[in-house]
Amino acid sequence: MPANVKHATHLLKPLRLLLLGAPGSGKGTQTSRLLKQIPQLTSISSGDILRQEIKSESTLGREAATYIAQGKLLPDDLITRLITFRLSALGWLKPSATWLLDGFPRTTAQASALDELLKQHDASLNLVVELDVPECTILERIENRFVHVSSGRVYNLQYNPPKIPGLDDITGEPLTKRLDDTAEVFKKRLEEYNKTNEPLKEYYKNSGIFSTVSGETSDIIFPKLLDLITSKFGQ
Ligand code: G5P
Ligand code: MG
Repeated sequence: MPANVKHATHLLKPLRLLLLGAPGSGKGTQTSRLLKQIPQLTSISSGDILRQEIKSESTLGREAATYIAQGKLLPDDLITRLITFRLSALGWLKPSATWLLDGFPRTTAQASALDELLKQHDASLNLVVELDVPECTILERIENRFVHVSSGRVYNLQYNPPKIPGLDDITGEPLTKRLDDTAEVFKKRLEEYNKTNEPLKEYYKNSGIFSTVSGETSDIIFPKLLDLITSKFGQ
């Protein structure tokens, strides 16, 4: 267990969690904290999977890059096929599975396709949490972001800098900038998010599993998020 995690949290019931939030709101940051805190948890991030495909220069990666570079969402059927294939390959389509999704679903079409599949396996989502962070704090965060594509680890030059500048803490490999982390593309990503987020929130509010956690920083949000999870699923 990492030194900064004092007591691991053990869940008593399977948790299938979706994190929603604007670009840069801290979905990846909260995911890695939850993974450290909750040993039973595993996760996938649609954005991380796409960036790995781009890095490996696959056909899908080349197609994804054209959307990502413009701050546009991939077509629903393409991303849904990709992620549901992963869920199945990982053996996550079963009632006992505990996992977290970061970045998928992002539209109501993706959400209802995922629901259909999960229902068939008695493994429906049982918690959706929106990270509510003031928009004005976000741009600076992503302009200072560096990533380690293979692992999905994220750094920020002020908030959580790598131990050695430019290198991943664990592997020592070089960090890179995301191709969509420019002020111009970020504006488009935020527009896309604001278009799709309200209907998606409504969709999950209607299913009774939706909560919001608000805060200006990830340090403020994390304990609230963990309390919410433990109050519903935990020790
Ligand atoms: P992604 O990869 O899903 P976004 O845009 O949803 O991308 P992003 O940018 O990855 O979300 P995040 O994960 O919410 O943001 O945020 P993060 O990485 O944890 O934190 C951002 C930065 O802030 C980091 O540098 C972190 O260290 C720092 N930070 C965190 N907390 C704090 C804090 O409290 N203070 C400070 N100062 N810094 C902090 O999707 C990318 C693209 O892939 C496609 C789309 O094209 C999308 O645009 N895509 C999909 N398309 C269709 N459907 C889907 N389902 C898709 N999924 C991905
Ligand atoms: Mg992310």
